[in-house]
Amino acid sequence: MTLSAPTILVTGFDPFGEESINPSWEAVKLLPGSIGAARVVKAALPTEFHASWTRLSAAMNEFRPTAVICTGQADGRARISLERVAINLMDARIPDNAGYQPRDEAIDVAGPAAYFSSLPLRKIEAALTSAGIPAHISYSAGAYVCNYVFYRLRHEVPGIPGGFVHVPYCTDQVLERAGHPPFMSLEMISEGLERIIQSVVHHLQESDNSDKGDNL
Ligand code: PCA
Repeated sequence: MTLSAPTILVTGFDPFGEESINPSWEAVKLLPGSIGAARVVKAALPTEFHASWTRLSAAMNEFRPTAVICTGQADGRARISLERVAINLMDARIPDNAGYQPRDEAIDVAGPAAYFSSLPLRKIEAALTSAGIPAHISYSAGAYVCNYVFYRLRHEVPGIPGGFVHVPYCTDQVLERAGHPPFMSLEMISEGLERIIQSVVHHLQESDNSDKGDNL
């Protein structure tokens, strides 16, 4: 396979709960259509357990991406969270945007308990940190729609490098909110996503050259 022009699919979610915007999709929208040699394609996913995967698989069929980076909002996080693990669990604190609220249910009763991200998380963490963008590797993507889409992605298309990134609230979301929740500007979140894409493309090119299977 030639990786001279990889296609990277980047997704964000629509607003859910009491929010009127979702910083993940707002930041994805700011991304350029190409980064270096890579074509960047985008999809907005509904914050709904079933429909999120239907939309993501439709986007994969349409774009045939080389790698997939899904993003979502995580309140309370002060850094860009590079999710390491997706668990086989749906346990929703609030209903999704279709009114569905699974509790203590498996995503796939026959599936394994968990999957790891296949994105080069250590390299991404280093790239973001050295660019002055706060980032960390996280060991919980929760048990809501983000974790669901991450699990389905790793379960259904294990051969495609894929993973999940949670982003903090953006500035507009905290202006009139009580308390002092952590936030990040949309510009910084989007720059972070751009650097994540660069790291993934670099990694794809390196693994293409060396043909190594070690992704982390
Ligand atoms: N965050 C939610 C779902 C959609 C989003 O942006 C989550 O963390 O599961």
